[in-house]
Amino acid sequence: MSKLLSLLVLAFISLSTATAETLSHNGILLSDVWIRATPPHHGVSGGYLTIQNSNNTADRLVAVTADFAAQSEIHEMKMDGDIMKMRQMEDGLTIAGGSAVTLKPGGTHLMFMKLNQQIVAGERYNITLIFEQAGKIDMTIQARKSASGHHNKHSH
Ligand SMILES: [Cu+2]
Repeated sequence: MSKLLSLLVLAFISLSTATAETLSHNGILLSDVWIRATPPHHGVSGGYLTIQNSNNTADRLVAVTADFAAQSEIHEMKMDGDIMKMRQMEDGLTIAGGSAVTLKPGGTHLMFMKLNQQIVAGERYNITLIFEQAGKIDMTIQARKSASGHHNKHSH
C-alpha cells in the first residue's frame, strides 16, 4: 500500500470515529446516543444517551445546545401528585465518579424545543454537551423513530 493511500485510510478511520455513536472526551464516555424523529412542523424532540464518567471525581452535565432547536434543556421526570411531569434540571445532571447515567424515554432526557427543522429518522444532527469538568463535547446524533408517542406531549 502506498504511503499516501495509508494516510487516506487513516484519515477515513479517524473521520468515522468522530461521527460514531460512542465518543470519549476527558474521561467522559458517551454512548447509545439518539434523538427522536418528529412529524413535520413539530415543536419538540427528546435526546437520549448513556454518560459514563470514568474519572474519580463527579462531573455535571450543565447544558446542551443544538443548532436545530432554539431552546435545549436537561429534563427529569417527577411525580406531581399522581401525574408524571417533566421538569428542567436547573443545576444540571450529576454523574458520580466511576458511574454511569442513562437518559432514556420516560426518564431523564435532553429536551429540544422550538425546533427550526423536522428531525428525520436516519438523519444526523449536531449537538453540544457542556460538562463542568470535562468541558464542551460536540457530537452528531442519529434520529430514530420511536414506537411510543408518549414524549410528544410536552407539559410542565
Ligand atoms: Cu422534556
